Amino acid sequence: MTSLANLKINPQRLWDALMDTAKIGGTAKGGIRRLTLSDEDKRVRDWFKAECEKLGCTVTVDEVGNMFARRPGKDNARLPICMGSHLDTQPTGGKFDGVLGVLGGLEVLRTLHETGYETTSPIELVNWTNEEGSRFAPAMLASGVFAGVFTTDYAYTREDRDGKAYKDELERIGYRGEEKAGGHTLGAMFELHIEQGPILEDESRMIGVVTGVQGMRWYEVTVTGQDAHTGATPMHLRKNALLGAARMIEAVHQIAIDHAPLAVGTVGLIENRPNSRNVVPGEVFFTVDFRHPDEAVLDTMESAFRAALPKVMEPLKLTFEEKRIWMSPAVKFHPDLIDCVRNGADKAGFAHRDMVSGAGHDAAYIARVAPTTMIFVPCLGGISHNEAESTTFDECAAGAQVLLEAVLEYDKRTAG
Ligand code: HGY
Ligand code: MN
Ligand code: MN
Repeated sequence: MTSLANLKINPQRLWDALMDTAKIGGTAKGGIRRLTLSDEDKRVRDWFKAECEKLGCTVTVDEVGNMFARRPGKDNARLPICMGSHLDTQPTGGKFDGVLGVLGGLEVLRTLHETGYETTSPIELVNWTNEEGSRFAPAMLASGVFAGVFTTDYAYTREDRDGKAYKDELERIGYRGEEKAGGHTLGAMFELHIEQGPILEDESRMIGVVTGVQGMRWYEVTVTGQDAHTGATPMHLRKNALLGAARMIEAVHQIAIDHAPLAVGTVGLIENRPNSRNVVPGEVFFTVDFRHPDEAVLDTMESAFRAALPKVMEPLKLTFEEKRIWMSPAVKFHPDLIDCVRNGADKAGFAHRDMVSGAGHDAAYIARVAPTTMIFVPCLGGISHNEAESTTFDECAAGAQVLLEAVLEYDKRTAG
């Protein structure tokens, strides 16, 4: 029986899996477009299921599409130790965001399988549905249902910007499973992910020991003015919704600057209607993303945002509707799992540092229902949510090796 001491993942096999699956939804600029519940998402799900079943895992799917590949342990009455992340991407996503966590976990399963290493607890590898929240807002939707943050019906009725409903798309690709979301208890979850920021690269460290995730809030605003002729309508008689939106984009930016250095604020999605060269825009829809590690600061940012709206809109004779559609509070991860990650990084010989995640992750919600933590590896220039996202062969291998070490260390410690 192989001992814990010398298990090593296969870096080339991991890299090949990353590059091969990157072709599913691959873009001309070297990224991936694999929106949740799209045909591309179905293809990568089918591939994932087949690869896990080749290892003797049983793959189950819950009612919101979360996929669980289970490898039995010596004592299957114990709760599973999980690895998980997501296979869906941004419209112009990179090859590694989410994918590294799932395929790094697959590499761990492949290593256990080929060495015949037997864990005490069963191991589960999870593909969480709709982590990105790009097609169906909010983000981390299906891990949120699993954790009891959202109802299944709330998820089912989420619509994309074309009016397609989550439930219909889930059924269309054949991934609306039988299992009740949250219907089985996890013993722990480790999520391997790229940092999506510049800190590890800047400090030349290979591993981020992630202690938590910052707070995040999403808002939707619709500004209403009046469509009018650009040639015949004097400036003082216009109700230009795009002008109001433009001033709010500046206001959102300034609110983040006013709460520096940790606050961030972004208007990322905007729809200008009717979006015609010679029509004064009568309606604009836009989204706001505020983040900060401290909920009290997010409260003041939210108040400043809501105070700015009428100040901007009223002088321009515009009306508006605003609603907060998502609020994911700051999260702290589990100290025992954090320690296993630190231990794993030391054992594997990688420099590491503690850090809080700026990006949201499924782990932020799973931490509500099971001991959870994350492992970060660098990405070039900290660039992510970008087709140029780049993590090296060695960085991917390091992350998967530390994931293996951390999972096995936790298995050993909990086996007593
Ligand atoms: O929004 C996020 O932080 C994540 O990438 N879904
Ligand atoms: Mn991600
Ligand atoms: Mn992402």
